[in-house]
Amino acid sequence: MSDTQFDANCIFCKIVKGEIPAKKVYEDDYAVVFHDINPQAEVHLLAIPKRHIVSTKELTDAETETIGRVMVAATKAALALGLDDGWRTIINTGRIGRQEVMHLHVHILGGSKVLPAMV
Ligand code: D5M
Repeated sequence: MSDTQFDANCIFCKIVKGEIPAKKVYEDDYAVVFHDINPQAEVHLLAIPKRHIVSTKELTDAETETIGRVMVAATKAALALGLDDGWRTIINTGRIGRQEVMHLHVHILGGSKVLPAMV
């Protein structure tokens, strides 16, 4: 990928480039899936586009394929880790959504126990 598709100060871009370590579960030309450093469930993964997209707020028609690929990568990683009975996906967007890392990411939460209800 060209450098114009990365943000030099973004921690998740550094993971994509291999500049900082991550426990990667899946990778293809469009997406990377790795373990969250601060797991909130037995299994907690993050699926990200390789290209730097800040959040879902920045999505346009041009990102349709990339986002589709990120969701498929999330599914491949979840199934590779044996989450056959399902999982929860969460995307936080912006301040109100409590997004802390400004590189779009899909949380994948699962394990052997049914997750708590959200509402
Ligand atoms: O969630 C951002 C998530 O990113 C949060 O669950 C911690 C995780 N995180 C932050 N830095 C790292 C590294 N270096 N590796 C793995 N996981 C990381 P948000 O939706 O933005 O609140």
